[in-house]
Amino acid sequence: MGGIQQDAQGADSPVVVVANRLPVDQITEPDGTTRWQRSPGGLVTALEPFVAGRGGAWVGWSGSAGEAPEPFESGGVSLVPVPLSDDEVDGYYEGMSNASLWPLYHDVVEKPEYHRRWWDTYVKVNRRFADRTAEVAADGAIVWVHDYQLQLVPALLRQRRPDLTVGFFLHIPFPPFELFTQLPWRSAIVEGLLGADLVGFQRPSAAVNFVQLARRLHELPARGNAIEYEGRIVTARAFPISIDVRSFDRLAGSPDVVARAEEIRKELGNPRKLILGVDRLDYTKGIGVRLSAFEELLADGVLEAPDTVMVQVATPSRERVEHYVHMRETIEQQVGHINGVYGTIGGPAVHYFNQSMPREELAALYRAADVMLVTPYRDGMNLVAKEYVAARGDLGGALVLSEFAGAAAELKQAFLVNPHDIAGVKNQLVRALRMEPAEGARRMRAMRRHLMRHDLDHWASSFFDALRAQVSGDGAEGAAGT
Ligand code: ADQ
Repeated sequence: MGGIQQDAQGADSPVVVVANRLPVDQITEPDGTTRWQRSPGGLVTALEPFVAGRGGAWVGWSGSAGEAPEPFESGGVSLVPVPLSDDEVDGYYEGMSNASLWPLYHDVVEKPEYHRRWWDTYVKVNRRFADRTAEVAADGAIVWVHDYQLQLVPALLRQRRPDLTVGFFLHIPFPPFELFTQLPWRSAIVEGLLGADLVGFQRPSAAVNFVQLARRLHELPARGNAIEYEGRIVTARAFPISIDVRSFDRLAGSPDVVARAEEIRKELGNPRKLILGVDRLDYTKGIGVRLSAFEELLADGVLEAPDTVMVQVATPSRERVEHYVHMRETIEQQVGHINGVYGTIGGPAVHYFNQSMPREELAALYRAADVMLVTPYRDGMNLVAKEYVAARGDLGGALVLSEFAGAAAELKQAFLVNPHDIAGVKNQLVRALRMEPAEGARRMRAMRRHLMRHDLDHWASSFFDALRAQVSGDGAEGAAGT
């Protein structure tokens, strides 16, 4: 504890990560005491080499409303909590972030709601993040701000600390001009992002959308991916995120996980074919589409249960946001319906889990599945698709992947589908189920080769390298055509 106390006076962190959440969760022990545990997420692993051990800091919310804990140290990183009241969680997080920006940035799959009260809270909370960051960043420090909850932070930081180098990365898609301009506060968001030196996106098309907005909405001069703004160059570029491929590969190939994969198939009644879906329970993920495709194939007599079964794991998510409550009910009804019609005693056609699962269990499921169905309507990247490929060191299995997931730009040997076209999803699912093993191995090998070179470390280092190059003056030219 306490590594940060001196920061509060000395402002001495040379690298600062700013994200909505701190990379830790508070655990309550049976005796009522609490402790912090590192979150399982990959982001912290990727960024650790850049922030840990060198006085680096991570500014974020602890995940509970109320007073913030004192700054503390974890894994060599100084964690700097930002407090949020109940009202702020409601307006900034559940409201503006998850009921306005999230659906707007995902092609308005659900209708975004816009409320001035939510926006005011978003501004207030973004200011607080910027204030806290300005306090802990060393002179000339590099600051990396993450995601849609904090889009105003880059400009707010620049006002407070013009000496800083600021990078921003958006984990979700960035919509085209025609959609983005719905937002009543569109100019403020664009100006917020333009406070950064480098704005990173998952796909090149998102970077193009951003440059276009700067050009058309703010009439800023831009050449390629470089925007001129207030005497500076702001570069917009794609940095497709990845996973720790080698560690996932090792985990999935370990004797315990391989044995567990066999056991899972046995527990499911030894189906000839196993189809898998793994998602955060979110309306963007297209869980209903794949259930419908499976149901129609059962109805058509192309597939039969329990010869072929589906497992759908859906982690509970954002349960206080209305869209999510409704979609959970719809999915559960759909599963109930399929099992009512096509299930047998002790043999459901769809095994549905509304649970979070340990990584070992997920890896075993990936390893056990003949076909992985990833069918989002829109997704920044989709790490599940990459985890599946990383898990298949045996070169088995097949990936059916939405062309609207960022991952589709890289995993080209997947069976690509348009999730709005149910006939197309059915066709590709059947092709994937019937594919010859040699053909499957060829596809899997090619995707694995790509992933091994483009892992999480590659993502983080290329972003930091580009950010440093940008401010040292080497960046703008090189990035312009990317
Ligand atoms: P998410 O929308 O959360 O992320 P995704 O990229 O699919 O989505 O990552 C989900 C993660 O949660 C995966 O690592 C997966 O293993 C894990 N997970 C899913 N279901 C689980 C379960 N039941 N139990 C345990 N773990 C589970 C946002 C964007 C994405 C982008 C990421 C990273 O929406 O497009 O890929 O950020 O930038």
